[in-house]
Amino acid sequence: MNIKKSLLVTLGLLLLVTVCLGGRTFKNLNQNNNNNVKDSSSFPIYWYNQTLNHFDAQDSRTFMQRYYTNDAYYDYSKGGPIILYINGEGPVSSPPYQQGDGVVVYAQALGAYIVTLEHRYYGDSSPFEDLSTENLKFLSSRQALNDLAVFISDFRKNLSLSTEVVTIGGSYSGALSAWFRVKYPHITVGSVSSSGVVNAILDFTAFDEWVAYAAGDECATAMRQVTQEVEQAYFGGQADEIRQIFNAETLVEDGDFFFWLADSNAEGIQYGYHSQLCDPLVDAMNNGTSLIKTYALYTANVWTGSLGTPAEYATAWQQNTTHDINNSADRLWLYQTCTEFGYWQNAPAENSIRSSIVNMTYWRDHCEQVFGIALWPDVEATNEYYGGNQTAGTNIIFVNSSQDPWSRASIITQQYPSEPVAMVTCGNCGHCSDIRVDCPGGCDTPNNLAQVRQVTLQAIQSWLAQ
Ligand SMILES: *[C@@H]1O[C@H](CO)[C@@H](O)[C@H](O)[C@H]1NC(C)=O
Ligand SMILES: *[C@@H]1O[C@H](CO)[C@@H](O)[C@H](O)[C@H]1NC(C)=O
Ligand SMILES: *[C@@H]1O[C@H](CO)[C@@H](O)[C@H](O)[C@H]1NC(C)=O
Ligand SMILES: *[C@@H]1O[C@H](CO)[C@@H](O)[C@H](O)[C@H]1NC(C)=O
Ligand SMILES: *[C@@H]1O[C@H](CO)[C@@H](O)[C@H](O)[C@H]1NC(C)=O
Ligand SMILES: *[C@@H]1O[C@H](CO)[C@@H](O)[C@H](O)[C@H]1NC(C)=O
Ligand SMILES: *[C@@H]1O[C@H](CO)[C@@H](O)[C@H](O)[C@H]1NC(C)=O
Ligand SMILES: CC(=O)N[C@H]1CO[C@H](CO)[C@@H](O)[C@@H]1O
Repeated sequence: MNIKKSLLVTLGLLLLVTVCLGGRTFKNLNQNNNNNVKDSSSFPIYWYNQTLNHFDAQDSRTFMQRYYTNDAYYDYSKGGPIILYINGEGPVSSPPYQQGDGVVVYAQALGAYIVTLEHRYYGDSSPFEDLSTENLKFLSSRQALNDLAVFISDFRKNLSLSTEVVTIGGSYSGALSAWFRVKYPHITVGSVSSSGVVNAILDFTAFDEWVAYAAGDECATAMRQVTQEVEQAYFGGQADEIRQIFNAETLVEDGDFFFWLADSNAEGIQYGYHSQLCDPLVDAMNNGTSLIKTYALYTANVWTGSLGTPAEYATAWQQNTTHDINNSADRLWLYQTCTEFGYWQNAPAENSIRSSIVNMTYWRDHCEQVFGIALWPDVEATNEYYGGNQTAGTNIIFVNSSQDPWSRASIITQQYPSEPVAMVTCGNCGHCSDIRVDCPGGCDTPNNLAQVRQVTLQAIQSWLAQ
């Protein structure tokens, strides 16, 4: 039975489409697009009665998991493949549907039926209203993959003309997409892993290094200078003033504040706002304008406008155990990183853009403070289980983007014969650019996005023909 849980939810949630992870949590990347063919609220919500714990036969509890479908490109008289669009660490309020969204581009070319399941715990798919640490123990990538397996098998039976399933996901869900192919190869014919962070890296200093590389020398120098000036003022007795300048009064812990400061510029690069971030900073550095003020304009207008709020970085915010459709993702994703993945975006020893406060000590304390117990991820176990950067399956295409620092946790050189790689190379080409609607700053030349999508489409077509 597809149970409509609540109409209020349909009305309440806005157009959050292709979701793709950020520095610490998901971002709703396509929400500002104007080419909507259909309003996201017009997609009905469906509910799937899901098993809470796939790994304990004595536990029969269930919860309701939200999903959406989009059959606009599917021909019921002919049938066609199913695209299972996998969601990651954030709420979902529609299937992919916008013109130009990579998933839609593929669905149109393939005549595919799109179905998308919200990840357990996120958005309105939480098994518990109380997100206390004890209740989070069923939040794991392994449970999530098993959710997908039972869901899509059931869903496929209902669509009698269709048999073949292709998974697509981006970022954490890009990793899930690859791992789903590895762990459940009998259910799909292949997988697109966009910016798939398959390698769980504990001390992820390469992230900051790639931010510097992708930013370019001048911009990286300007960002380092911002950090230094902020550190000087902050530790020179002006911490309150500095927090005020950045509307970050809630970040009372030094580590939270400096991680936010770092992530706000990293995300500018990561999500393709290179020009909006770098152009004014480099100008200001060259013409003697205050770098702190220039940076504060960027965080207020560009970053806060599209990517987040400083408040979400606060330990106190993440300690909040009340389930909230829109506001729990930070706590939940932190739990996943503290238990499975790490990806701690630490300051490198040399030439760091971020403050050296953002280090392993910060994350160790942060995991413990937020969850009340000393959680720490065994990333070696995670990589042994899935394969890390040797993730070995057939018919998986790993697509990355040239400016994306998360590409350092993905697979960018081909490892196995039937695991091709592709790289979207362009200016402002950030995380998951292949499955987004557009580069927010406009994809700059050289721009091979269309070509990479063609390569991806051909890969999918070859799997379907096998
Ligand atoms: C498939 O159809 C059955 C019977 O109508 C329904 O109970 C089930 O929820 C459907 N599964 C999915 C994934 O839609
Ligand atoms: C969630 O966020 C959306 C979009 O910002 C908003 O319209 C909705 O009211 C929020 N829902 C809840 C339950 O907070
Ligand atoms: C979900 O399935 C369980 C076990 O089959 C059943 O007891 C429960 O009533 C179902 N929940 C809903 C809301 O249908
Ligand atoms: C210096 O650069 C900043 C940032 O782009 C700009 O706002 C400002 O107008 C420039 N000042 C001068 C004197 O060129
Ligand atoms: C915790 O989150 C809930 C739901 O968003 C909110 O109503 C409540 O005010 C928050 N508690 C604190 C202490 O911030
Ligand atoms: C992290 O930075 C803090 C503050 O500077 C310092 O006390 C701590 O020793 C550092 N930890 C590591 C692992 O470098
Ligand atoms: C794979 O990851 C390991 C550990 O993170 C790293 O040492 C190694 O260089 C990586 N290999 C490739 C091919 O990226
Ligand atoms: C296919 C492709 O473009 N591969 C590139 C991936 O990125 C590395 C650098 O990080 C390049 O050396 C490869 O050519």
